[in-house]
This record gives sequence, structure tokens and C-alpha cells, in this order.
Amino acid sequence: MDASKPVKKIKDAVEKAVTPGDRIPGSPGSGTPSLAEPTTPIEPLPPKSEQDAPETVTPTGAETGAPKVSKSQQGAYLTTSQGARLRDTDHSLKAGTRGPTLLQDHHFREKISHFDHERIPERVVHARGAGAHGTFTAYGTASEITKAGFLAKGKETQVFVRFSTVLGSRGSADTVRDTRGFATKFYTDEGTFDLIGNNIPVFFIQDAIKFPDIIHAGKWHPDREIPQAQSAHDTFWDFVSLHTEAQHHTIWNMSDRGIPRSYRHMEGFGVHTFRLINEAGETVLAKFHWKPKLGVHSLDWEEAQLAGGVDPDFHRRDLYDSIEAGAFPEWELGLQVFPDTEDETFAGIDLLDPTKIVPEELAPVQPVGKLVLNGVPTNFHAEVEQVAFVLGHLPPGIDVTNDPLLQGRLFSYLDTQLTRLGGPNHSQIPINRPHAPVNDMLRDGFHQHAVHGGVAPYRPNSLDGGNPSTTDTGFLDIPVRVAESTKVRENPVSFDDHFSQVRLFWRSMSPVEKEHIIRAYTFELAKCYEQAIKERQVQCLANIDPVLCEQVATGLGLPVPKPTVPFDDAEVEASPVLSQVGGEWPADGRLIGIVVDPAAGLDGVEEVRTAIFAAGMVPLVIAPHGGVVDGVTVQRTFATARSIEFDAILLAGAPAPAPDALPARDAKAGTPSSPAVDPRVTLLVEEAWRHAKAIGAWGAGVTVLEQTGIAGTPGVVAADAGATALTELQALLAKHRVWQRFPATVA
Ligand code: HDE
Repeated sequence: MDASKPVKKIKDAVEKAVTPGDRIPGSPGSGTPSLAEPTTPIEPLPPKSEQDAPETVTPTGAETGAPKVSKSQQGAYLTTSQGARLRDTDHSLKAGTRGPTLLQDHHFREKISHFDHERIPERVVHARGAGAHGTFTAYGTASEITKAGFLAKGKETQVFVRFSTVLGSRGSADTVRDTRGFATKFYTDEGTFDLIGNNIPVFFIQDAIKFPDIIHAGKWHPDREIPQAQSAHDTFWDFVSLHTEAQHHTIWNMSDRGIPRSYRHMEGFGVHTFRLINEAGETVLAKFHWKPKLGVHSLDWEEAQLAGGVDPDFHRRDLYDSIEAGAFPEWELGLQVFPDTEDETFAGIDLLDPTKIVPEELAPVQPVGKLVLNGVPTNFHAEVEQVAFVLGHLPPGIDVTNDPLLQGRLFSYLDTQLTRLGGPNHSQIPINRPHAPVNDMLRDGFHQHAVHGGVAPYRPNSLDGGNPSTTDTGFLDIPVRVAESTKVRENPVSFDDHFSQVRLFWRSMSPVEKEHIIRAYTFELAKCYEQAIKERQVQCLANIDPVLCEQVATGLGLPVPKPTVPFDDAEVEASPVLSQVGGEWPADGRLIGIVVDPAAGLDGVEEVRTAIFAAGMVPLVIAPHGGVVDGVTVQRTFATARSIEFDAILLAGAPAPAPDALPARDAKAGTPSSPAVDPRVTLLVEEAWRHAKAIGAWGAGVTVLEQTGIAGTPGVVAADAGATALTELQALLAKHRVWQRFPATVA
């Protein structure tokens, strides 16, 4: 990261965010006259055709360039959709001031009717999401194995990425326990490449035909449409306990991977094995991985639940705030590469089985390029809602394998857009337009935007000069031999192993991560009503690990069953790279809350803020009330600050209870008490401590540590000066959490 620029941008963004009035002409202190409406007419909008002209590429042409800039709301005069200027848009046309509205009011009808149709169907899965623009730059390291041009050394390609949860509706909370989608559209010169992955490297099912089953089980119950965005209910556990190939994906969901800290802190996986081909016609098999620059980090479960209520947009906000602040999210794209052997296995692992990983210790992930997200959407609907990822969008050099899950997805993604985006011309929507020249012979249909010339959209033709023609440099379906076989509805025998890699995952976890997994299973199953379902899942756990099974069964008050699938310990090794604990990572964009006490003054606070900005992080000052205190702008008040927002807390004072604080109670006496520190500050600190966050204090702030009883515990820093407290806090943040604070009852 460029050392100076992002810091300044972060600072600017924070300053802007705290005084939004400054950005609104006419608001107090903005320096502009107070106006209800703009009075200086600016140039009227250009004709609609020009407003809509694709500045990137035409549906049939090759003009690439800067992304289209919307001109909405910039012209002086309000018009109808047809460009007729309007005198009034606030009153409908009526038969007298007290009379009924007239059907004749065409402006009213256009306005209301368009509004009535503003929504489109949400995605059948992955409905809730957020998207961003960025650039992918290739290292050139993949050029020997694939001829895909966007992977050639130094090549820069524009991308659009959409992150999502799977189960919830569009308005559901970001921080639920779920798989996350990580879909990337590369606008390559050779045609669009959509890499549609998840943050979990395996899937619930091995065959696409079962997708409706797992999704019907995971989504809400059909009678009452509850629960929303949850796997903690009977139908989900009914399915995964009966359908044991789902157990691998399920343990990833129950681990901390199911509740990411942010989209910036997630890995991404293409899941399936793909086949790559180089210029010489040689092929390899490969799996795609995204590795985040900031490491893989998660929320604490209680923190995730609180965030669901306090800030349901937690992940969206983090993505957009970090981009606007200049702390651009970054990932490296990497490949695991395997020889293209006839049996399509590697180290005994069937590469066509999407419920299996290949441990990175056996096949290291080789970096092939870098993704930087540096642009927020201009319009959520136009871009994030209308982006259509389609698995068959492949450039020359990348092809599919016979993975039966992948094969089914090749149908579903194109098909679903017909309903969602209303017809077959969704590739002409600006966000979906390829940046490569398009010269197809697809014609007509709903929402056709192109005015195609010519008379012969067919081949062969002589009337349009025989154009367009095909070329040997085009997309190549790699001529893989398909074994002579009989039509069957069966899986290969190798797909029958449903437990060895679940055991591998469990054994790769650190004690604290195992503890979290135990708690997650216990929580989710305790939310089920059917005893038989709980027992069946506990039986599955017996086939994964005796300690896991025993602890969950105890938590549920159930007997501990014996395994029914034999353990072959020799085959099961750990993959340490799967653990999130250990290692140190950049803390870019982390949020540090600074609690101040205006009554005692803000000594040292400004210096600490400057040092936090300089470290690429974001300080947010928390005070009893808003405004400016001792020259320092307050960003959060005790009423608006909740622990979930902050990665660490610094206490610069010990503020006494403010008048608007809820009365605290002396728990033993049951009577109101008069605490020395505002109870909202105490709650903030207690929650941050419980969620294993770093906490520092200096000066009077140290007394808060004492009063909450956390002084001297791991990850709690009492210092003489703010600078010292911050330095120690930074060292703790690099490890993400103060892991020692979580109880570790399993080895
Ligand atoms: Fe998807 N999936 N999926 N999926 N999927 C969709 O396509 C489907 C699967 C993934 O941000 C849908 O445009 C089937 C695996 C992401 O717009 C739909 C099967 C993986 C997104 C669909 C799978 C994914 C989707 C719904 C089993 C990880 C969000 C809306 C064969 C590798 C894309 C849409 C976005 C979305 C079908 C399994 C990832 C219905 C049939 C495995 C990230 O087409």
C-alpha cells in the first residue's frame, strides 16, 4: 500500500463521514446559501439516447473505455421518460381541488406505474450481497499452463466482484452463520470469464440434481417463511444428517469460517477442478483460490449475533467504507495444479468430487495474479442487483471438467437469469456487457437494445459477405476422451467416502477453533425441535471425532453414540494451513474506538488519532454527546457506539454516567446503583473483552479497566501514555484476537 495516500484518504473519509452536513449545500456551516431547491439552471440533459449510450462497449461492437457515468439528476429540468419538461410532479391532476384523480394524468400513471415495477425477483440463492469494481493484474506465472490472455504477465483486466450470503433474503443480516459467495467477473479481451466461488472450498452435494433439495432444506420453512437466513433449524439438520456427503461443508459452516470478520478477510475458492490448456495444447487440472492480503479472520459468534441487530449491513458497510477510505481490499489469485491424468485423481483424492479438498501441503497454491477492489458501485440496482454471473462464461484456455456439480451449474446460471432479469438479453445490461468485441448472431427477444444491421444472422451466408466467420484461435472445448460407458444414475465409488476429510478438517483446528465448532453444533442443534434429527446428527459427529461428539451430545443432553464408519487414522492427516489461529497480518482499515471524557479533557487524544491514521487504521472518538470536544470531532456517542463496530478499544478517560444513561442496578440488592463510570462504557468494554478484542487505556482510562475487573488479563494494556498503549494494541491486532481469552477445553 502506498504509505501516504491511503492514510490521507482514510482521514478525509472519516472527517467527511462525521460532518455529513458539510456535503449538503445549504446545510448549516456548508458555506452555501440555504436553499430548498437549486435555482441556477445547469445544462439540460442530453437526449436520452446519449445518456444511455454504452461508453464501455456496444452490444455488438468493441468500444471499450471508462465505465459509463450516470447523468441522472444532473440536468436542470425534470422531464417525463420521453423528455417532455414538467411543470409539477407533486400534485396529481384532479377534477377540482377536492375531486378524484383523473385517468388522463399520464405523468401520474407513468410515475406510479414505473415505481410499481421497480423491483426484480431476488436471486433464488445468494440474494443478499454487495459488489465492487476493481482491477486484476496477472503475474504471468500461469502462462505456461494456460493460454488465457488475462493471465499473461503484467496484463490488467477490469473486474466486478459480488460477495453474498446464501440462505437469506435480500434484506437479511450480513453476519449470519452461512457460506459466503465470492463471484468475480473478469472483463477480459477474449470474452468475459466468471469465476463463481464460495469462501468454503467444498460443497454440500456431489451432483447438481440435488441442489433444490439442499436449498429447500436450508431456507425457511415453507409454511411460515421462518427462520430467515439461518441453518439452525430442523429441515437443514434433517437433510445434512441424512445426506452424509454434506458433513464436510457443514463442519466448515460450524467453524469460524461461517462468520467472517468481513468480506476483506475471506478466502475464496472455485471449488471445482477446472481444465487448463496452453498454447502448445498441453493440459493440466487446476483449482482456483483467492488469498486475502489481510488474512482469514472471523467474528465471534456472540458478536455476529449482536451485529445482526445493531448493524445488519456490517459486511456491506465494511466493504464500501474501506474502499472509500483508500484501504483497498486485496487478494492474490492462486492455482493448485495437478497433472491431467486419466483417472483425474491426485494423491488418492478424486478431483471430480466437490466435497473434497486437496490439502495445500500436498499441492501448494501458486500465486498467478493480484485483485484490488477500488471502486464502489454508482447504483446498487444497476450493478450489484443486475450483475449476472454465468458459469459458461469461459475464455480460451480455461475449460470445465466432468465434476457432476459443475456440469449442472453450467445449465443453471444462464437459465436463472431468464426469470431474474426478464429475458435472454441480459448480457446487454451495462454491468454484464463484455469488454471484448461482441459479434453474435443472437437476435430479438425482450429488452433488445441493439439495432442489428445486416440481413443474414445465420451461417453459412452469402448475403452479409459470409460474415461473421469462425476462427481457430477461438474458445477450445478441450478434446477430452470420454470413456465408452453405459447411461447410469450413479456416482463413482470414490464419492462414497464422506467422513475422512471432515476428520481432517477437525484435526487441523487449534483448540480454540475446536471449542467454537463444538459450541456452534450445540447451538444449532439445540434450536431443532425433532429429537430424532438431533440424534442422527450426533451420530454423524461420532463418525467425525469422539471428543466433538461427546461434548455436543453432553450440551444437548443426549447419549454419546459409537461410530458407525470405521476410522482409519493412517489416512487422516491434519492440514495446518486451514487453521486461522497463529500468524500475524496487516491491520489495514481496522476500527479503533477511543472513549473520551470531556469533563477531564482530551489530553493526548489527537496524537493517538494521528498515529492510528498513519498506521492505515481508522480511529473513532466516542463521547457522551456529539459535536466537537477540545478541538476533536466526536464520531460516536454513548448512545450509538456498540462494541461490534470496533476491532479494539482505547480508553482515554473514565466518563461518569451521562444523564441519558439507563439506570444501572446493583444486581445483588436489586436497587438502582450509582456507578462511577457510564454503564454504556462499561458494557462496551465488557463486550469487547468477551469477544477477545484488544483493549488499552492510559491516564484516567485505566480506572475503567479496574472497575470492569479486566485489568491485568491477557490483551488488556494499561499504559502511561496513549502512544504506548497504541503500540501494544497494534501488536495484538496483528494476531486478530486475544486468543488466550477463549476457554480451551479440548486438546
Ligand atoms: Fe450457485 N447459483 N449453484 N453455487 N452460486 C446461483 O445463480 C447453483 C454452487 C454461487 O453474486 C444462482 O445468478 C446450482 C457452488 C455464487 O450473483 C443459481 C448449484 C458454488 C452465487 C445457482 C450451485 C456456488 C450463486 C442464483 C449446484 C461455489 C451468487 C442466482 C450445482 C463454487 C452469484 C444466480 C452472484 C448463484 C445455481 C452450487 C456459488 C440458481 C444449481 C458449488 C457465489 O443459478
